[in-house]
Amino acid sequence: MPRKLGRSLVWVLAAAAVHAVAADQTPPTHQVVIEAVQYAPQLITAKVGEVIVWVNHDPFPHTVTATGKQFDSHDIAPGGSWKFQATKAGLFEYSCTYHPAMKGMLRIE
Ligand SMILES: [Cu+2]
Repeated sequence: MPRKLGRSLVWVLAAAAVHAVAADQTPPTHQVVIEAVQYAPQLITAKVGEVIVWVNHDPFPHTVTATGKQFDSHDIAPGGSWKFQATKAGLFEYSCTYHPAMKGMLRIE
């Protein structure tokens, strides 16, 4: 193979490798459905860097508010959702400010 062509081929392969890594960088996402004034599932386990999405299927707003105030979605409108990217390991209890009986747990490993 002529030397110049060989070098171009290396560049093409390198570019493809960079692209593959970039595509893999979307963090895994976990979903919690809010329905009938409940979080389902109630306990979710994720790793630091992963994303958790709460989707509100009720016809009224809810919140996802950590008991220790580490995170707070504020109002999640009916049909709306809220995303949270975990940055710290720990066990986080949360509830809804409108419905204190709604309880959920987020375990970040
Ligand atoms: Cu609520």
